Amino acid sequence: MHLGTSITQFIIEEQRHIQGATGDFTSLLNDVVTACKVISNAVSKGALVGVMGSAGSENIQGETQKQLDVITNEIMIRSNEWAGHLAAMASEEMDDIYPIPAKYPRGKYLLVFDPLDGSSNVDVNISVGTIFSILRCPGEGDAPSAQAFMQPGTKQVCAGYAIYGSSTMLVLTTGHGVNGFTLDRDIGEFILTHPNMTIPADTKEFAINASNQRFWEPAVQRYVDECLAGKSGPRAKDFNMRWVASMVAEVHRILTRGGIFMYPLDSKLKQQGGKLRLLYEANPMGMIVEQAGGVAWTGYERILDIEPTGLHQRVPVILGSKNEVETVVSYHQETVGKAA
Ligand code: P6P
Repeated sequence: MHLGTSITQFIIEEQRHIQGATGDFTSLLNDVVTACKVISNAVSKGALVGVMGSAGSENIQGETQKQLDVITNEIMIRSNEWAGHLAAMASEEMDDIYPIPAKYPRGKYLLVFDPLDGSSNVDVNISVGTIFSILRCPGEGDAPSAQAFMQPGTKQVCAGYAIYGSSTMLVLTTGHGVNGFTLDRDIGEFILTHPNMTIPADTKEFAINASNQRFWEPAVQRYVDECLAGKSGPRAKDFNMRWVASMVAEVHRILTRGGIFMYPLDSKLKQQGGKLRLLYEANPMGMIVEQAGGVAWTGYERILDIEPTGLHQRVPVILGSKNEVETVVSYHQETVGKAA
């Protein structure tokens, strides 16, 4: 029986292309993969094990934490702190960085993650996911600080997400394209099912939270109006709209069949800089999208070029099919210098 390529085999074979690889990265990635399997198991049991609903606490973003936010954060920490590959971790669910405890050896990588993206959907059984990004730790051996994480997205050595949907999948890039793996629960292993995922340059599907329409900047207003005008409008084609309120699900759809996802800056978000977080949402998803032939901008600049200023910094996000994102960006650039 043909077992297919497991993610373990895939990662080890990838490692062979990396000059001087010590196996550190491969082992780290396998620990992250294990954490995603444990999270998939916790999420899939849902109400059966009483983990739904609020944890009765708030994270630094001022968002009410779901019990599963806290549980999945714990799973990521416990699965990755002991092996000696990391200097520190950072998470949407933790105010500050998590330096590796002194009882464990300290390694040369940093792991930053959103342990359960879209968790507001978990009680209503809509797909959620784990987003992760791996950076090299500068100043190896020094006690890491939040400053060590302040690296642009172009410095990521790996980006990936797990999506806990009708099937559990893990999508990964180490800078050589994007590959998707499906969890075979019978053997407890992710199997390569979507090699070399690429995003079509054109699309007829856009994703935006239309309830924010009255706050949008003119460029976004113009773009969406043109999509809604359909065949008889300037785009001369009809569009479809999606909004799942789970970035992982939106990005996975775009990787699978194309599309554009927008959480743009708007007058309601101007103060905080945007809705989505740079380090553990925009950057990893931006790397994955670019590696799949797509584009990821804020509307004004390439997301991966942004020099971070804080662990929980927020940015606008417009990503997906190249030609469509470039259209939205061109509309933003036409408004630069004009009064809003
Ligand atoms: P809204 C989930 O909380 C998230 O961070 C992304 O996964 C998702 O795209 C967005 O926020 C949804 O935001 O305002 O539609 O609830």
